[in-house]
Amino acid sequence: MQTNRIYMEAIKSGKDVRRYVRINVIGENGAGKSSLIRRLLGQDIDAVRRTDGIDIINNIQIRTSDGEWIVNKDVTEMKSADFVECGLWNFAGHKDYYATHQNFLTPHVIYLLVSDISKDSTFTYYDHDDEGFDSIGNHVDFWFDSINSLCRDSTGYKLNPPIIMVCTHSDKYESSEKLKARECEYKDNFDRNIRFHKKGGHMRRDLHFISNTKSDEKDIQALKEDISKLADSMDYFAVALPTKWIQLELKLSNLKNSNTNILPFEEIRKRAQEILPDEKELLSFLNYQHTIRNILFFEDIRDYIILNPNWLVKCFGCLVFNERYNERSDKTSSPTERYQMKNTGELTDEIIDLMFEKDPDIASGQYKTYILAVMERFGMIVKLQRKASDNDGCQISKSYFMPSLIKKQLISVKTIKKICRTIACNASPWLTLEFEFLSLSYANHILFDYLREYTIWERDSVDVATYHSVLMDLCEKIEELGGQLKQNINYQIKAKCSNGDYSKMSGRISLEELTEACEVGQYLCGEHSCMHKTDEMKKTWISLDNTTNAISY
Ligand SMILES: Nc1nc2c(ncn2[C@@H]2O[C@H](COP(=O)(O)OP(=O)(O)OP(=O)(O)O)[C@@H](O)[C@H]2O)c(=O)[nH]1
Ligand SMILES: [Mg+2]
Ligand SMILES: [Zn+2]
Repeated sequence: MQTNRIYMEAIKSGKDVRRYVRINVIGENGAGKSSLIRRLLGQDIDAVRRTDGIDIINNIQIRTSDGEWIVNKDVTEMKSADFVECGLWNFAGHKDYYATHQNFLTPHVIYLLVSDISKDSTFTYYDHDDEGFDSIGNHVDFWFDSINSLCRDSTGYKLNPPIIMVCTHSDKYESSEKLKARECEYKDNFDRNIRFHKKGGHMRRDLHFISNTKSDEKDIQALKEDISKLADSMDYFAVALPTKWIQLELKLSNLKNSNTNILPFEEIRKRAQEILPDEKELLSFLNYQHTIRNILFFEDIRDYIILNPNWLVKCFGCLVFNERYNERSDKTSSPTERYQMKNTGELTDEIIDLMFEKDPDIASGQYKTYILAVMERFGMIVKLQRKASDNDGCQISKSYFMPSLIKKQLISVKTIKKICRTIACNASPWLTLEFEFLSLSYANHILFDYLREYTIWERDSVDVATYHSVLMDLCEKIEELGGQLKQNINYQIKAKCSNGDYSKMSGRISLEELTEACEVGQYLCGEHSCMHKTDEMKKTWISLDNTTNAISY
């Protein structure tokens, strides 16, 4: 815990153990996450609708004596050591939310990864963009990578956070033989591509194969038992906290239950007066609550406190271009603005107002500036300071951009060369960073930081020091982001000859590989299958010996 000193002081005046099990349900859209949750809670699945954002369901308890799930009982009645509170976070599977979800994936959680067994499950190389997400195998792989980036200790073969895999839609197979055959094929695929790899260490228990529409209660019960056993083996995520903090957390959760989504900081301070009168301690408490995403609170933009994280995701949902909001914005905005938003992810101030206005739950007028500041902090939207037109030097655009809406555009090497020829410049070798796994939110942050900070430079020549400083800036940025997002990152710095195609893997080379491959001042280029001068490569990006970078949190 970062607030160590204050926490240690606070704990002296009394501590308690808080046990709480959070289950994050993740997976592709339409996989059956919401249906599965309803089955787990004993509800029918007729009324299931596509999830927007994150649905948070509390009011579930696990009885420690036998692992039984108790749903919808009066919480106050059952406050005893025999029951552990449990929260189910249902993450929308729609791709537009992926970069946002990353902000809400925390390490002390059980992950329930749901996939539709009837869909293609081949695992192929993917690069986390649209084209790569065709098969369910890639989705599963993506989620394993995302969760693996939260892993705090990767020694040993059992890794945390734990994942339970649930395959739905087993009713799609006409006979039990066909289903068995499919289950074997799926398992085999899964074992080869995930389970027997390092990230497979997150997987617990066996794969569950169920049908949300046809399975009997036995299958659902078996899944509940598995979750309870896993929670028990994790000691129900017990954590020792100052008693006062637990009391205040309860007070906040009562407020949440009465549908209070956001409150001014001053209001919280007043309400906390009796329990935590010291402001520093209150801030430590709020920061801790933010770390576990019980609430959202930024000390430097502390006008408000968001008690229900889903409320922010809902605000974000208003801006996401999905069918519901598409229809809404079509009615309310001008064709130019719509075109701009659809094609560039640009959100003008007017569009933001119009979209927020339409959702009565948000009452955005009052909170608009704050909501935008928080969204910016989470990388959901970004502000690009840029000139409105070439002739108007001082006017800065007020627009925001939504990284999740920006269409990926691979500029071909041919186009770049054409531009280079027009302005008659020399091209350096390409710099490439190869990430073991690069989450979307990360990529967006890096991209926008670059767009914000760099303009096109004109230089007669570029010295090694300049290459270093650009590269070091980038590495520092990555490190800073890792700290903010609490994700582990592994990447390799490589370069590629200036005539190569940066998007192709072949021909990318690290300093170590270059040194090994060098023969009388030349090396064999993997893309062009011919020799290039080693120095041309060495005197640029990869002259520093810092090829492999691993940052762990
Ligand atoms: N046949 C069959 N249909 C299912 C099963 N599970 C879910 N469905 C149907 O699939 C559709 C999508 O189910 P949801 O539970 O909403 O899926 P989801 O994963 O929550 O989807 P998002 O909220 O968009 O991420 C619904 O029409 C369900 O009735 C299943 O096991 N078998
Ligand atoms: Mg859903
Ligand atoms: Zn080459």
